[in-house]
This record gives sequence, C-alpha cells and structure tokens, in this order.
Amino acid sequence: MTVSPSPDYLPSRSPRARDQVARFEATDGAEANTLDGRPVVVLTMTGARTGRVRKTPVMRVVRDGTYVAVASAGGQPDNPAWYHNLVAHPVIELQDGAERRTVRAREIHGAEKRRWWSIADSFWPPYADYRARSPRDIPLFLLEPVGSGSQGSD
Ligand code: F42
Repeated sequence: MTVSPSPDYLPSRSPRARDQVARFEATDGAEANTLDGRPVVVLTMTGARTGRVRKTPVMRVVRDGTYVAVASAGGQPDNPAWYHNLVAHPVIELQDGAERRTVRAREIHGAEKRRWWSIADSFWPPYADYRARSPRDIPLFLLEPVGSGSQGSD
C-alpha cells in the first residue's frame, strides 16, 4: 500500500533526498532504500518553524529494536535542519522497508553516545570521516519505541 504525500508535506530542498524519499514511499520501501549499498530508512517529522510535514532519509542504524538518527549532514559545519525538527517535535515516524513505526527521538551524550557511535560506524563507516572533519560534535538521536520507559544512562 503506498501512501500519497500529505498536502502538508514540504519536500527537502535537496534533490537527492527529495527524490529518494519519493521513490522509497512510492514503492513502499522496496526501492531507493540504500545509499552506496547500505540500508536507508526515512523519517517523517514536523517542521520546527513551518509546522509542515518534513521527510528525510538517514542511514539505517539499529540495535535491539532501537534505531539511531545521525545528524551528520556529511560533516557540514552546521546541523541539518531536520535536527531542529527532532528537538522541537521528538515524536516522529520511522519507515524501514515497508514497516512504519512511531518513535521518540532523544538526543544522547557522553558514554551512551560513544557506545552508539561505534554501532553507527559499523553501519556507515564514513561517519568517522564526518566526525574528523566537522567542527561540530555531530548529534546522535536514539529513536526509541513510543511508550518505552527507557531513560538511557550516560
Ligand atoms: N543526512 C544525515 O544527516 N545523516 C544521514 O545518515 C543521512 C543519510 C542519507 C541517506 C540517503 C540520502 O539521500 C540522504 C542522506 N542524508 C543524511 C542527507 C539528508 O537526507 C539531508 O539531506 C541532510 O541531512 C540535510 O538535511 P536538511 O534538513 O538540512 O535538508 C535541507 C537540504 C533542507 O531540506 N532544508 C529545508 C530548506 O527549505 O532549507 C528546511 C528543512 C526543514 O526541515 N525546515 C524546518 C521546517 O520548519 O520546515 C525548520 C528547521 C529549522 O532550521 O528550524
């Protein structure tokens, strides 16, 4: 079952991201679900400024049912715009293949973040290069199932 974009949907300014989301959603996650052969998921969120529906592909990073969103933007000096969306409206939808789930984004820090970086690097090794060249401490969000009591530990 394919979902037509809601009228509130405001596509990304990035043609690559916008086109990948369109193909991914048109095929219910069967196509456009990789980058350089590594799996990708799509996040659907609420814009921090516009309140519109925003979507962004991110690399699929998951361990024991918990996903991670890495706000790397290729190591650019600034956080991606979608970082602000997850801070302002942390309950989002994650689509992995045909499976959609509601998750809550929680930014992590310290020892918890270091642990998850090693997991994220195993899914997408270029993250280590982004960290090396970015002036930012690239943010990581855990995308936890809604309703989980996990507070996480630093
Ligand atoms: N980016 C990552 O950061 N991490 C990844 O793991 C990742 C994987 C990936 C895989 C495939 C692919 O095609 C792209 C991938 N990207 C990944 C790139 C990602 O999809 C984004 O293109 C990139 O992270 C930049 O995100 P961005 O949100 O900055 O996008 C820009 C291009 C954009 O669309 N900007 C909009 C604009 O109009 O300028 C604003 C978007 C927005 O959400 N605006 C908010 C609103 O209210 O609508 C306001 C946000 C604010 O600043 O308050």
